[in-house]
Amino acid sequence: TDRFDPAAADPRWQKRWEEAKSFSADSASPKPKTYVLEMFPYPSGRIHMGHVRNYTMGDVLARYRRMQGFEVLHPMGWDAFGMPAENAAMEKGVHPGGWTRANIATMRAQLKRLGFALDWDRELATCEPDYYGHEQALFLDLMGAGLVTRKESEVNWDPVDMTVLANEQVIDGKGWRSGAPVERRKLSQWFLKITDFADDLLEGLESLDQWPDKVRLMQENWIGKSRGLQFCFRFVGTPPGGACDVEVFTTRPDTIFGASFVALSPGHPIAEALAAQDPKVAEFIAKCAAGGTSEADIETAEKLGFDTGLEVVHPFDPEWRLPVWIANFVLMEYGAGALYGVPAHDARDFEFAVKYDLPIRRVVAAPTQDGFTPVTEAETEHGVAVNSRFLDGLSTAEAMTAVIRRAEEAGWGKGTTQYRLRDWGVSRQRYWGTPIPVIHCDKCGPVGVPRDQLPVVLPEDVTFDVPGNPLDRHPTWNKANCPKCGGAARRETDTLDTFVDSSWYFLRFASQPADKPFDRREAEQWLPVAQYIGGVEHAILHLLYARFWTRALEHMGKVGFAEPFKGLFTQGMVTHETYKSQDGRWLSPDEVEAGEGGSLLERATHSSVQRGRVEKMSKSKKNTIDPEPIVDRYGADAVRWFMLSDSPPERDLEWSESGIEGAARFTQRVWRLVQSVSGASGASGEDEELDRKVHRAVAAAGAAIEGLQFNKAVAALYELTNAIERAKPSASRDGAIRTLVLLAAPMAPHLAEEAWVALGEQGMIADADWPKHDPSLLIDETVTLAVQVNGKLRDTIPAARGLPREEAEALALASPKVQAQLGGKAPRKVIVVPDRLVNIVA
Ligand code: ANZ
Ligand code: ZN
Repeated sequence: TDRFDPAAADPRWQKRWEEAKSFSADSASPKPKTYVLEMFPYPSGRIHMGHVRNYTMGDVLARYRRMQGFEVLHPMGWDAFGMPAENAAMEKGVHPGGWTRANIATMRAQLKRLGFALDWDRELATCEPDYYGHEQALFLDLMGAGLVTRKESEVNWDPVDMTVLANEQVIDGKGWRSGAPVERRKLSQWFLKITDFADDLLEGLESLDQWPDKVRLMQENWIGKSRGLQFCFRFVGTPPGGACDVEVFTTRPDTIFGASFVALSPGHPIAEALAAQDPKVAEFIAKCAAGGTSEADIETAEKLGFDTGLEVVHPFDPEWRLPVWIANFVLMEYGAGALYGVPAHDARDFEFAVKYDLPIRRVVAAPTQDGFTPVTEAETEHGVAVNSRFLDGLSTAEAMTAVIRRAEEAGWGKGTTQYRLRDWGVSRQRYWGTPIPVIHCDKCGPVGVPRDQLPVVLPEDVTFDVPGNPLDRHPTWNKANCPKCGGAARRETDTLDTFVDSSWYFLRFASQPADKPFDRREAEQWLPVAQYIGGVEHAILHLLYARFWTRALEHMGKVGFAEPFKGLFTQGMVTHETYKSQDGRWLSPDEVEAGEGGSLLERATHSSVQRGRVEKMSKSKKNTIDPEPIVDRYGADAVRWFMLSDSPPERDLEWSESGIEGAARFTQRVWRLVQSVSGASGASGEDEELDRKVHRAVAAAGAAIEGLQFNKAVAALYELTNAIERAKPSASRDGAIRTLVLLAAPMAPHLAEEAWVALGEQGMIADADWPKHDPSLLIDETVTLAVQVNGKLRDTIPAARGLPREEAEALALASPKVQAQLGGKAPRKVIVVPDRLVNIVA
């Protein structure tokens, strides 16, 4: 046929690969093994372009590694628990399980149409008991290792719906359904002790040299190690509760002479003791509880303070007194739950001091400033101490050391390290998640579910007609007997954060025994993951939790490595223009048509349309392109090719009609070349120039895929295609076409299989080897040697690049022009600069 027909070819080859189990990974294979993994999708409904881009990149690498002779593990599964399924249940009355499984079926079929080289036998969904049951076993392991704790922690409480809300359900401080202002409430919850590994997780980052620096930096900041001083202020008199002093943590001890107040967290024991005596304090603390619990909510909340009337003494001056406030921006869980405020050099303290009219005193000066320069905004940069008595003139670093030394000598404080990282709260008051395998007994406290009773399976018969967690109101499921004393007890109704599900799925992909989460020996055949690919939105939490989980397993002797992902690549987003109607509605690309003179019109109303910015495809801006109709129209290979071709993979890729059309045209160009094979019976070597280009394309495409620079691999193929199109029929040209097909195989696999047959090759190209290149043929160019006699240019001679010195010298001396200059005499000296110059001293 004269055209490549993806509609026929795609399903045919997908079926052949499936029947032949071409991409099943054999743990017992003697070949070297490699593990290529893309972040598994949340089954939201349909595959989107971001998935297509992500999985195409992983697929190219996986197929390339196979061609190189690796046994490749390239699996796919579903991150299937989470809120959207419950929202769908509440809004549409469908069961979260039914909704999720239907989405998985749809998306699986969509992925299969793209021809990814996946081992579908290893498919898993985290919402099935044969996955989450093993997760419950791992949770019990962590409990046994002392890595699980239970403590009070704040949740978002919707006072109208009377339910706990996830952070995503708090919108501008209000409940997403009720619209009521959200309150913070304390609840006993489960935590994983990730802080035990804070330093390890930080140090481990240094070994991750195949991770983007930016991601390592984000993790570092999240762990947030800060060194500082922990010390006590003495109270003037004895405050209620009998505390004699208040402990604070500071990272800027050099600013101690700029302190103008001490602030306690509303949850601080001294604040609580005051509240017990004074209703005004209690009222203030209640007011501080308004608003969501997320960091952003706390950060942006208006600063609130309450002057307790108490005073403390400055550590360096017994006459100097500082007022003690309660302030909403002081977190109970960080440092000592109290701080001293330095308005001149801290933004929050500045805002607070302005609002409550507290002194603002400069104690750090930049080179252009002195102690008298007025402070108009918080200056957080380091500088030189001023207005600071014995510290004056010291640099910030010197002053910090000096204060810490004095505090330690005098015994009122000590240098310490704090981490921003908090323990990982894994309790969710939701239905659609892994049940936490614990039973609460009034006598024995919380007790782990015995292992022979795992999995603790979610009940199917639940209702979503009222807000809250259906597990709480289930008539029977939450009743259990205490595994210790046998008495009547309650089943834990919290489920695990879905980040737990994604913290170990890569191990389950590698090894899937029925009776345990994974088999260590088999898992270690594959792990650590050689190349992990996903969105940068997971740069912090998912990766940090997976790293923690792997370390915890190592700590418990269950795996022999600490880092799960050796290589990490974060791909850019797929973007598209946005469109807005005259009355400000977002319009989808389908709703827009071309008007006159490059203008745009709304299809339905024919009124003009405003072109908006190019943005990440998102439902809210309606600028998404559904991949499925595109695959229908252009075929899988054109879509894959376009995903790889236009931008470097770490950058954003703008979807365009012309781009996908160009990709489709390229598949036809390759196909035409395949049809044009002459069957010439000459030897290769007939067209040396083309042979060289082939070898260079092999080297370039391989290096590019290896370095995940897919757009460069695509460029190398374009170049080779152009060269072949220009070449005359010859055996060299036939060989070049065969190689082109092999090089295209990882990127356009259906086309490549079809072409392989057309070329008369045996077997599938999926099982073929990546072509070898001859390094000597990579060096093609001839260089021009400048030949000088006594420093004067006398001749230029073409020569092969890399010519050895002696040969260059011989070549130069053979030149008639040089001979004429030398007049028959031997040269005194010859200087050769390889590939550039031969200078002859006569
Ligand atoms: C005095 C000071 C002066 C501070 C100054 C900063 C700048 P990082 O760097 O993130 O570790 N702080 C201490 N405990 C706190 C708490 N429980 N809640 C909120 N803030 C708290 O932050 C450490 C700084 O955050 C500490 O250093 C303290 O303010 C504040 F020019 O002390 B600083
Ligand atoms: Zn009991």
